[in-house]
Amino acid sequence: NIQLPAKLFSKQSQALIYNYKEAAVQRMLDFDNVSQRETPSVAGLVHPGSEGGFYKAFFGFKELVIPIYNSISEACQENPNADVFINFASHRSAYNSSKLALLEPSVRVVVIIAEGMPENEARSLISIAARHGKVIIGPATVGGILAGGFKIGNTAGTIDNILACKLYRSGSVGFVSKSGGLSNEMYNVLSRCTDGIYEGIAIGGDAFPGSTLCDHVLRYERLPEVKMIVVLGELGGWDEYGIVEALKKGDIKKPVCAWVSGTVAKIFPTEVQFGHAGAKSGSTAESAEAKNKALLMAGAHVPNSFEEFSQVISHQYSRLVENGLVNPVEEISPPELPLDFKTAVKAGKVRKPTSIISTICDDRGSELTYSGVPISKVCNPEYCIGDVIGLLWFKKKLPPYASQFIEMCLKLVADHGPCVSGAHNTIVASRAGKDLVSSLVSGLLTIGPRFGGAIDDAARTFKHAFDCGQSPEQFVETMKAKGKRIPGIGHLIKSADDIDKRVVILKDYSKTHFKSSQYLDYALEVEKYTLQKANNLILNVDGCIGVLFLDLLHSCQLFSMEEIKEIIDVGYLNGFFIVGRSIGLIGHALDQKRMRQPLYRHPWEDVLYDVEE
Ligand code: Q5B
Repeated sequence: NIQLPAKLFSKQSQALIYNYKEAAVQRMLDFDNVSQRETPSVAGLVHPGSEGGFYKAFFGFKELVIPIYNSISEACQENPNADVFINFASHRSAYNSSKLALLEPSVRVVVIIAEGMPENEARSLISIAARHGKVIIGPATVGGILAGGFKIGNTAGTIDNILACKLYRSGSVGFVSKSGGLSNEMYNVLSRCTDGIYEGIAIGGDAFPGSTLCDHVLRYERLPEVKMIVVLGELGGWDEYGIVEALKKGDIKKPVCAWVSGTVAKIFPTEVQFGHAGAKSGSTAESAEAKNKALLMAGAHVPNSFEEFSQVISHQYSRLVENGLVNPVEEISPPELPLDFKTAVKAGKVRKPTSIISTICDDRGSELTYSGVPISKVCNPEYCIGDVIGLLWFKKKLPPYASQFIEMCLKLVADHGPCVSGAHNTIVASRAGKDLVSSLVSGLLTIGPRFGGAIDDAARTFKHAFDCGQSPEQFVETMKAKGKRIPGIGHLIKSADDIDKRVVILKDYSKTHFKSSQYLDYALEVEKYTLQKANNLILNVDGCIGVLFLDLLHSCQLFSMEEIKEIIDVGYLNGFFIVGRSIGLIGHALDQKRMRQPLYRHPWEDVLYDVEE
């Protein structure tokens, strides 16, 4: 038997955490705060296979960054003061990582959280630890706690529990148990029956724990701060007999209150395996009754049942106080721990103005909704892309003819060959090796008042002229007098002689489906007038979409006059060209890549160099 060092932890102890356990790290740091530690108890995280970096966590009200290492050796080299290694690896990999940690000179204590570690691996680690003078807590442990000093991982649960059990300051009891869950319960009991714990360790429920109940009891015997020892054993195994022997030999002089749980096992006709791997009564001597009796005979204070345990502890503690062996600690108020924002919101304790208002889409529930319509419904055939635009842009379920009209616009403007400004830019960008988004955006950036982006201005200008009662002639001449081109009029290649089929399709559709065509009729009168000036001054595709949308908005009876004004003022309609043409621009970008086209350079002969010789 190798004697463990009496002092395992102090208020300066720091740990390395193996694997990324955000909640456990934050709980340790929250404990640090209520314990008024000056340094955080977590020095670094080891996340094998990661690129390193930093993890951000709260230390009281402030945030701090904790370095992340991708190997144990690097973490140890960088943090020679961190002598506790808390291993959150699963049972599959906990052996290798624990072994590496045990071999690091700076590591003194290795805590193995994993349940289900094979017994041969646990025994191998125990022998490595013994050879190198290291301490193992676990496997299958929640860890332990030095009250007001250092907490391992999730020991003692939430901060509320830590405050309720007064674990933020030191008491006089050395406590050791097998079970982590029951140790929580005992922290509560001890905070009521005594001045609280000095230290508590859960050794874990496996048959081969890295350190035993007796190891820790003997440590507590040597720690002057510990005035009495409380042990919570369980049926199965021989660990408690180590304490019995030590009591008999007089190695333990401090009062020991002990209870071995599992007395219920006797009512079962056959052997019962309780929650822990080691918690089964193989022989009579391993039963809870036998161990409780042996402890009692050796001089421990053992109750008749777990329910009486608190009275026995309370009685022993009172005797220590009466004999002047314990000066009950002076109660302190721990610093207040700020509530995490999410917790506070959930509890309805804070309010905060939001930074963004969003009225079109909700992704918070179990199903995404577009303007309140669940996505499963949007995916039904009765919803086309025009309906999706209706919901997300206009926040309305548009009538089918209107949605079909939008979809028709998208189809008609999807592409107009490689020579237009947008496609040209996209092609050049794609051939310059730019990625898809960059090539697309390069083309989209040409959409504006001259190319494709005249729809909103056309709608605004024609609406204003028509609503003011201007005749087509007056309208054209007024614009000319201002030196302005009429948005939606004119085309570089289409003319009265080479009509734009897209415009014909749009006009035909509106004649069949729209209830009113006052703006289109007006625009066609304007076109008649401009065609007298030049035969390419046609109502172009932008202009046609603009005026037809005015007719749609005014006749579908879904929009008030204010809403129509807002749609036109804000400028929704260029969006049809942007969405539609994106389809073609993406096609051009991919086309160039598919054909492995080289970097484009414009030919000299296509540039007039008008420079001085
Ligand atoms: N004049 C489109 O000009 C173009 C006039 C006008 C009154 C006008 C021009 C224009 C308004 C913007 C617009 C959308 C630049 C077009 C599109 C998508 C596309 C593209 C594609 C696709 C063509 C000659 C004479 C001058 C001018 C007068 C010209 N436009 N007067 N109102 N609007 N339109 N854009 O042919 O007296 O000699 O001084 O800016 O609606 O982008 O396929 O390519 O799908 O990708 O170069 O269809 O019309 O005309 O500059 O030689 O002018 O006509 O004042 O008169 P042009 P210019 P004057 S659809």
